[in-house]
Amino acid sequence: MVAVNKNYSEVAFKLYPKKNDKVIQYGTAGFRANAEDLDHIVFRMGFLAVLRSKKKNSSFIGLMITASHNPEEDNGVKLIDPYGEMLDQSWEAIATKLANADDSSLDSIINEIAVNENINVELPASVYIGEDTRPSSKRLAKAAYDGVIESGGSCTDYGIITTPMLHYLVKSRNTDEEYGKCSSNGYLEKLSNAFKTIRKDVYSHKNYLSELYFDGANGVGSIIMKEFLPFLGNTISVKIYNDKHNEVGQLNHNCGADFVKVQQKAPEGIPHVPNARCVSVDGDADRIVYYFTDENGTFHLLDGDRIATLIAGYLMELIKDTGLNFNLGLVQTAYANGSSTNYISNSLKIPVACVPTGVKHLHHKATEFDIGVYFEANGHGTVIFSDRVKEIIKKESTNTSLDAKKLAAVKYLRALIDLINETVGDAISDMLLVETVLHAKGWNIQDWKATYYDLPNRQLKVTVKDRNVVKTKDAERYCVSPPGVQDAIDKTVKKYANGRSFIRPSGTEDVVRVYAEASTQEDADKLAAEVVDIVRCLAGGI
Ligand code: G16
Repeated sequence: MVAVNKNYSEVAFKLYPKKNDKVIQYGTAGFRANAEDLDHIVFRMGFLAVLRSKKKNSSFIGLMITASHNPEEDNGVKLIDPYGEMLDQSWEAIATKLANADDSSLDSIINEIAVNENINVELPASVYIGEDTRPSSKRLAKAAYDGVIESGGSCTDYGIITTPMLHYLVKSRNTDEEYGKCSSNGYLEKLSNAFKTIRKDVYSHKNYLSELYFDGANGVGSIIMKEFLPFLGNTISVKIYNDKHNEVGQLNHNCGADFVKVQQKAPEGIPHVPNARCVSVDGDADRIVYYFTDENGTFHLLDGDRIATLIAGYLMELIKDTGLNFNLGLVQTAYANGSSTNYISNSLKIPVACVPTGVKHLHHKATEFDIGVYFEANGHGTVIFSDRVKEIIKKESTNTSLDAKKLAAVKYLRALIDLINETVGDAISDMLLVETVLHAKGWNIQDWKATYYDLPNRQLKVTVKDRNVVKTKDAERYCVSPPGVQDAIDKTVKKYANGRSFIRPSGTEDVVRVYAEASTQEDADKLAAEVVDIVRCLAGGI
């Protein structure tokens, strides 16, 4: 370890002085706040990314400017570790300390990080930056860039890309392109080549029609989807809507995955074609939900739980066809619909685990399986394969002594692995995966919907004085504080058939979230409203 020899305090004070004393926490997906409050924080994250790169022996680190599903006036920043994973949790507290420090303490804090983490500050450092389409993103990306350069790192700004693309770029760069070519085109080529290998020239199959309506949330998803179309050729027809990424006030506004999931209705800006298969992605295209509106005008949502069950069920069949012995598991959060959990356990007979909200928790748990499928109900998820699985699949795909059926299944599985962005939930990769499974099964969206029936549910949010007074345990299913809240929820839940409800502090917005499900929509709505009242009374609602 060599002592840090830079004047961080002076340069921060000069270029991006701390504007306010609002305390901010590295939460579910990094720092999120109103964009006006973020310049100095993003600049400091440039410092932190450089330290992280040095800590990881000069590996490339990602820094993404996005507030994803949040309203357009918000923004955020998160760091990506060398293999495309979220920043290691042990560094979240470090990030929080650095973000909240006074300018004058930055030198001593950075020195302390270097000493405590045993960082060789003489090593070179490299950072990749990406940003979403928010009006504030360019400015904040510049602040991050300045932070990297001022602390002696080298930096590449990839401009407007999806969050999963940045995860991909970081991983591919740090694996010497073994994971795929380290460029935006490399990403598109990798996914499209895998998709075309699987689909061949077959356009439609049984009930499956290769036509899709795409809601781009007026964000980067619509830009990348347009760039992606030529790579996909004739394999699939995607009609793109909500592509007004240049118009102020449009991002996530009455559209996008979060709107569709939470409001349980179709987005604006997309035609209502009865029974057409539609997808909505969020502001940085790391989440996806499917939906359709039937001939009676009834809206049907196929969210992350549905995607997870579809993929896990299909992978299970495929593994059986390969004759190989892999353990497959599925990871959910408390938001997973009770019916989906029953279906996974009782019909698919796949082990299922429940963890707290946040992709980092799901991803971590999924690594305990040979093949881990993880999805949040909001549409954020992916599949990860252990190194052992990948090695076996690679070896077996050239094993000419396998019978034709087994060999075909192994080769198919190998192409599927290439289609999946294992680093993080990726709306575009997930969409191609779902399309692959539906196509293979010859299903239309109604066939998919018919696999099980969701319990009606409702999600609400409550503004409180301090969301951190709400503490939970048991993967957020039990509220331990403030006192009395869980008892009150339990009593209320008992009044409703198949009732279930929980509350938790959001990690991305200044609110407490309320989830409720019950046998009927009316009951789910009533239960959610009663739990909102409990939060207001006992947890400092304003
Ligand atoms: C982020 C996280 C997700 C989380 C979501 C909502 O998603 O990556 O894991 O489910 O926030 O979190 P919360 O309920 O704590 O506000 P995104 O798509 O906004 O990056």
